[in-house]
Amino acid sequence: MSCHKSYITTPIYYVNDVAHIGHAYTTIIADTLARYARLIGQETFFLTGTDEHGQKIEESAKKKGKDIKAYADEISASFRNLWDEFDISYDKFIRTTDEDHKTGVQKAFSTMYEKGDIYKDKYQGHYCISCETFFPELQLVDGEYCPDCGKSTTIVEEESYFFRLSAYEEKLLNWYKEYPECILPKSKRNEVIRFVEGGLNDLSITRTSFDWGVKLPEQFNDPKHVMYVWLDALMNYVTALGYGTDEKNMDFWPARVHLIGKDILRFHAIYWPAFLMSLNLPLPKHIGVHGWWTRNGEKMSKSKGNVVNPKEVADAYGLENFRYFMLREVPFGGDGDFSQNALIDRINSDLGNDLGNLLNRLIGMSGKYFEGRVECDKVAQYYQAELDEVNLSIDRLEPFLFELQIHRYLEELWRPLGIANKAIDKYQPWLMIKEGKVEETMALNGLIAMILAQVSLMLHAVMPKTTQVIAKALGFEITPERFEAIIRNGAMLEPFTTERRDPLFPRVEEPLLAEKKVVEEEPKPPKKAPKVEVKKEEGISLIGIDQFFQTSLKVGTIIQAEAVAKSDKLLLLQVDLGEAQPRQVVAGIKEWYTPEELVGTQVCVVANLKPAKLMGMKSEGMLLAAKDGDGLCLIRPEKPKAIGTPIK
Ligand code: ME8
Repeated sequence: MSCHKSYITTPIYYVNDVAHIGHAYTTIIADTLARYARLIGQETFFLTGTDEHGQKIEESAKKKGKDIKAYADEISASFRNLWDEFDISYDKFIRTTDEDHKTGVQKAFSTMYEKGDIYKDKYQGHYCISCETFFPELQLVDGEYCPDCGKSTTIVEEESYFFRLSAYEEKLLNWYKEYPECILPKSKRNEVIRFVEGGLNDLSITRTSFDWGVKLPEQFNDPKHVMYVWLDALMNYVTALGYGTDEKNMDFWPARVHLIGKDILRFHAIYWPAFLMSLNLPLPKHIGVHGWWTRNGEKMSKSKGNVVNPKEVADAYGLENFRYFMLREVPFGGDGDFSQNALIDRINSDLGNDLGNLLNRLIGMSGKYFEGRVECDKVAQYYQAELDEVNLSIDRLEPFLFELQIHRYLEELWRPLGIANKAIDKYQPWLMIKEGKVEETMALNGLIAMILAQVSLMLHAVMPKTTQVIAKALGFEITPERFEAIIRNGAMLEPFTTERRDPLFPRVEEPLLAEKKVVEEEPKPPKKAPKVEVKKEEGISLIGIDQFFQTSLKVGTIIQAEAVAKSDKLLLLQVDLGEAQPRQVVAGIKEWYTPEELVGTQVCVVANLKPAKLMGMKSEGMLLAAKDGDGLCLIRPEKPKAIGTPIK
């Protein structure tokens, strides 16, 4: 995707709680994309902000005995302060309590009404305040609880204005089909298509049961209604550019990418494009959907006391190391579990050993042989093959970033570092210099310097300050002009002199933060072990049919597969079992299958295993396989079967 203007957004965060690593994750991804877009010379607008209306906020403020606006001011400021401390390069911080935002939302409401997309009716339904969403009775868990967050719902009967969402079903399906990359990763798009194909009901877009929201435009003369918080919130993406007021920045629309977590996919991939179509505005180019961060496999929540505070982590381990870790550790779209050990491993190994040591080696060699002098003019003469290999690698990188395969981007970016280290081992500069090959040795140092320069330019968006330090050590400064010259036009570094310096990534020996005690949310009754009658017959334990049926086996289709880096055994799979979301399964089958041959094939999955963690990645199922002396094969249905078919 190449565009000249780049408009990049995060969700606007609710002001009922302070930021945790999930919020930081989305914001850091968006910041990285925005920084990269600026570095390659694109006109960029990066938006973040806070979502401040709705019943949830009203109730949170009341619980704390605070005035709602004062409460929203306080939490909104805490988000903004955190992003400022994190050096997040947003161009605008929007608040839905801003006057121009409210005017824009009212303008949108009138426009949709005039178009005939809004009508007034009565609504009765089960409402989840936490998710600010109505759910049909059929979807409730045990007839009462929200299928998304598990909290109790309340029955609400209200007069309401409705948006004719049902009228947009076909148009939405056409959009998903015509622009296969509109939702990334693509597996998430399939999920949305399935949902929309199941039929869309019109959407209630006003509320009368509370007050804390944007009022309807005056001409409606209907003061008891306020706007549905999701209509209000989604509109932020255009009101921030001046929609409905001063439209001077509207030429940034449509967004290049809306970054969101998977929890709010439906709102962004169904409601938002439908609203935009109704307003005759172009649709966003991409909706980038990332997975969920958990703590020891569990959802983070205040009551459990297991929330990871991003500021604490950044203070302890370094902000940019933390940024690198978050973007590298988890494949975009997959879930990840936060662990200090995994973070330490990334710092010591990727950053310390691979990157930091290479700079140290260059400083050491140039100091020892050339009083610190490094010259790059003869690199091509001696090391053209290595240069070509590096350039090929660098040229392939950019698409990974804008296709939101950020983990792949970083994985590939480490390849040139490997080439540099290999070149040192292969050419053995300590011998070359002894043999009097001065020019070759200088050119080898030049090659290392060039590789470090290219890597620091390509890593700049992820680690802005650290890469400037590396660049400074190499005698240059990272700017869009230098990026253009070195990365795009193959310019070499000017001669420079290195100086000894402290290591960039000091080794971390042990976790720096005390582990928090996890509190069980509600004491659960002790589980009774099921009575198992075990009969031994010819060495086999016999089980009853009931025990067998405790295992849920299902047919699934592998929709995505990739190798887990640094593992000889593991593949990371996304398996569609016909549920709301595909399952992430980490399977030890790399020795016998390639990712390519697996995609699109059917497998048998143990679907009710407790999630486990393998190399920091959540695994939500297990594939059936048979292994003997000749190797392993997967057990598959003999004929294709519908996704999710139970295996009996
Ligand atoms: O949903 N892992 O706001 P919100 C990964 N106001 N990301 C996480 C996360 C986790 N554990 N927890 C939160 C809202 N996030 C609405 C949005 S937009 C028009 C309105 C991130 O404060 C992730 O980006 O609940 C998720 O989508 C967002 O925070 C939800 O933030």
